[in-house]
Amino acid sequence: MKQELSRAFSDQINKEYFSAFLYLAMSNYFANNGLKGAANWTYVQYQEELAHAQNLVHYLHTRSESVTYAAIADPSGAWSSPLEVFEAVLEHEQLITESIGNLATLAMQTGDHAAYIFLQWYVTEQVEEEGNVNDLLDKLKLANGNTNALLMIDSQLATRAFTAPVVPGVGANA
Ligand code: OFO
Repeated sequence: MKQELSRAFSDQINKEYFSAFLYLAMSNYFANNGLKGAANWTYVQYQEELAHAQNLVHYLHTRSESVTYAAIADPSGAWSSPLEVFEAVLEHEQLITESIGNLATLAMQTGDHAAYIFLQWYVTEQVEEEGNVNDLLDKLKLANGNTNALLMIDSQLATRAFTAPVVPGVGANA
């Protein structure tokens, strides 16, 4: 793998770990504000982000590349409502979508077909990530601050369970 691409993979890994940390901070916010379902949903998303990072790490190892880890920034936000949290989620995921897109473009430009194919899973995953958050935002906007509606949404969010993502090109020991 070209050094430039390997470095960009490492940057993406650090971004995925930041994503994990951000969702953990959001889960903490919801747990402290009586919304256990939303706390669960964001905690499951934290687990997903860890898997996103770890699958990228494993891929680099498979390619005999090493990862350069960076310090993770403080993820705390000054959120004052569930709507604000999920608006921040959408904004963040849009940045990640752009970042994954840039990484895939770089893989293509450096002629790394294998890395380009591997990254397609992440490209598709980002469509799902943004779609899920957009659905949630629509519901929260419909609820318009109504407590009963908010609690109903919260009970739906309580049902989300973590399933380890299966990323083609990454072995079972990832
Ligand atoms: Fe890893 O997809 Fe969200 O950030």
